[in-house]
Amino acid sequence: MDKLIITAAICGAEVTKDHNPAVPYTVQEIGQEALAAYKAGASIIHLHVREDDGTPTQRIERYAECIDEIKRLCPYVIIQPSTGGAVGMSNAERIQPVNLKPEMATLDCGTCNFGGDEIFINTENTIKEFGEKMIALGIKPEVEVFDKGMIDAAIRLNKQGFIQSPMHFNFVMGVNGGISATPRDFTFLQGSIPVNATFTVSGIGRFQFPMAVMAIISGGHVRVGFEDNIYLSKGILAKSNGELVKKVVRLANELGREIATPTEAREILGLAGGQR
Ligand code: KMH
Ligand code: ZN
Repeated sequence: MDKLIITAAICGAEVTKDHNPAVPYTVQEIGQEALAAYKAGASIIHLHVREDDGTPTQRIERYAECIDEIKRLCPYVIIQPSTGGAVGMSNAERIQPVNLKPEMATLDCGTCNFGGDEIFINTENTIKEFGEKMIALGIKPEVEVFDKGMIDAAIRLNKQGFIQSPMHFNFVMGVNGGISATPRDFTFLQGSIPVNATFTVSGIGRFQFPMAVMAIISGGHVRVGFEDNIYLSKGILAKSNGELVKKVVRLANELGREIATPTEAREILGLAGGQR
């Protein structure tokens, strides 16, 4: 089994300091949260950024500032900007950070309800446009799937040349409007991706750690962080993303799975960054 790649989704676009005061907004806070996650064992930072008042933004200048700060504090970590942004953003807003040529970026492969009245819109043409742009810029997409049909869409677009092989998936499980976070559905998703594909799992809310264990024992990789869950355990807010990553490391240690360094993660994912 490959070593375990841990991704830290340190801030997201929806969670706020009202939910957990440790959610980072400023460039400095984002840098410190990335550092805490990296020191704890994360090799990838899934990055959304905010204005100082917490408003989610896809502004390229803000991404550049945050990426510079993260690279200053943890130069080896893999930075994976979001192209999902926040619900309601236009495609032109969302795609901006890829122009900074990060090693990876997310590619959301379908539309779904996103709780309440919100709809996270990713039409087939959007996926094609974003996929083509990532190929042109040499960026490895993390294919975000919120339901099983999104895997089928990604496989179709891979055959059409809009996403390159081997694909790397993120199973986002437990969003209200997406697939549920159950062992049965986990097995369904895992069995639906191409044999040469890799995958990580993001369990939402209280499903974060149960889904992490499913991934650890079955050869997948794990994403944790405030974007998906703000609690260390029932009723206990995590003080930093580092605490969430440390918990995954403890679980992996108990279950006999070693943790990948960023260099090892690059090898597993076939990133061109090589030894960086
Ligand atoms: N904020 C969500 C609507 C991504 O990063 O690509 C979408 C999201 C996915 O977070
Ligand atoms: Zn995200």
